[in-house]
Amino acid sequence: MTSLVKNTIPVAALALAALLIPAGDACAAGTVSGKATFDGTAPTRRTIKMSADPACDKANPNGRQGEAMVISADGAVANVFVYVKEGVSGQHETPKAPVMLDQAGCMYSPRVSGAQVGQTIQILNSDTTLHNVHALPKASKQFNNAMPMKGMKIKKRFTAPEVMVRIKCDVHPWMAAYVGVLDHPFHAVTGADGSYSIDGLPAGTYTIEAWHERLGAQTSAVTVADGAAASANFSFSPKK
Ligand SMILES: [Cu+2]
Repeated sequence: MTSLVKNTIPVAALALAALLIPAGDACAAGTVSGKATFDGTAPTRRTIKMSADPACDKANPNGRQGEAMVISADGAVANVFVYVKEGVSGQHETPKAPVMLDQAGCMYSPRVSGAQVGQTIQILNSDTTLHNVHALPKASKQFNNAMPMKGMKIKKRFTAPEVMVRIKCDVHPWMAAYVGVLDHPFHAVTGADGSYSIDGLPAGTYTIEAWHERLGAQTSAVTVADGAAASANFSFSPKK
């Protein structure tokens, strides 16, 4: 008896909601997802020796694997920036949450990220050594800040779209990060399994670009129906 009463209420609420929201009135958000793969033999990741800086060396006594080519044995490519290059219309509110960029173990984390124009980029130094964060955009103002203390934070913004903005450390030549700056929120970065998902897209036809720092960029045309899921996969070839 009790369970019957419990079950009745949500069903009634759903029925009421269905009456209040006529089907087809609202534009449901669509999704584009897929995978980035490599059609050659996965290269061995380079080991970065950090003995030039005792603090970095201590954090990575056996060196650290480089992140420029993170490709699994079965060909999944990580750190690919995937975004809508063409087809987005309208104004998109700048997210209030900052994009986080950490300097930890003398590496940037994450290596690849996306930000919206005007969105705060919060840069943190988690290391007990000096980092000098040097952003090299062409469309926005460059910045170049020494961050000598552990726990130090600075906030920056990019003022114009640009794929990609390179960030380097003037102290540690192996440190590199890339930020894709867009005037909309439709972007993602592939994970270790090569997959990505861009959510919240209105129905439409889009050009999706996948960018990798060594393997280049490629595009795919995708049509997303109202509230539907579409897919775009990208296959990268070894650079000749
Ligand atoms: Cu550094």
